[in-house]
Amino acid sequence: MLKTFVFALRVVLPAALLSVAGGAANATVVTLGEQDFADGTTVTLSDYNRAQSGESAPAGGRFRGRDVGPTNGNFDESWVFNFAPETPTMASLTMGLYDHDCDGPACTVVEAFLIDGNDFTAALTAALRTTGTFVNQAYDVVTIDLSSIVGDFADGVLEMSLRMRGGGVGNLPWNGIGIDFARLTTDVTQLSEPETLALFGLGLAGLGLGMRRGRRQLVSAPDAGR
Ligand SMILES: [Ca+2]
Ligand SMILES: [Ca+2]
Ligand SMILES: [Ca+2]
Repeated sequence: MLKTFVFALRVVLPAALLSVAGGAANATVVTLGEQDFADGTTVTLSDYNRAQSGESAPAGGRFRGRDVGPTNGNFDESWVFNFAPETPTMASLTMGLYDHDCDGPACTVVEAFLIDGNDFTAALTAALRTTGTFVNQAYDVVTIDLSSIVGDFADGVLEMSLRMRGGGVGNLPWNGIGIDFARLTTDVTQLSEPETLALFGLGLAGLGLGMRRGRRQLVSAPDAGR
C-alpha cells in the first residue's frame, strides 16, 4: 500500500503535473479517413473512389448516394466518433466534402446535420456558402465550430448524422456526396505562467517526498536486500 503511494508520488504525480504544465494548445481528438486532395480542387469520381481505398467508412468512405437517378439517391449517412472523454474549452469539426453540389451563396444542399442531436444544419450550410465551390465534382475542406456543445464530449462519443438534398449543380433532385475525411479537434486551456510554475513546484515537491519515503523504508527495513 505504502509502496503504491510512494510510486504514485514519485512517478505518476510529477509526470502528470509536468504534462499539464507543458499543455498543448491543440489536441487532435480523432480523425476518420485521411485527406487525399487539396481544398478547392476538382476531382474525377474514379480518382476520388480510388483514393478512399482502405479508409474507415463512412467519413473516409467512397462516394455515397446517387448523382444519376433514382430520385431517392440522396446522401444519408450516420457515423460515430469515439475518443477519450474530455470537456474541452473549444472544439471544431473539419471535413473534406466531395461533389457536395452546393450552389454558391444560395446553397441549400444540407438537409439535416445533427451532432449528438444538436442541429448544425445552418452551420454546415454557412461553411459551404463561404468556402465551398459551385463546380461539378468540386472538393472542399470545411470547418465548423463545436464550442457550443463541448459538454457533449464528456462521454467520449459524438454521433453524427448528415442528410443532403439535390437542387445544386444541374438542379438534380438527387445528390451523391463523398466525405474524404472528418476530424475533431479540441483546444486545451493554456495555463497562465504563475499556475504553470505552481504546478511544476508541486511536482518537484512530490518527487522529493517520494525519494525521502523511499530512503526511510530502506533504513527501517535493514533486512531488505539480503
Ligand atoms: Ca456525446
Ligand atoms: Ca453530388
Ligand atoms: Ca480520404
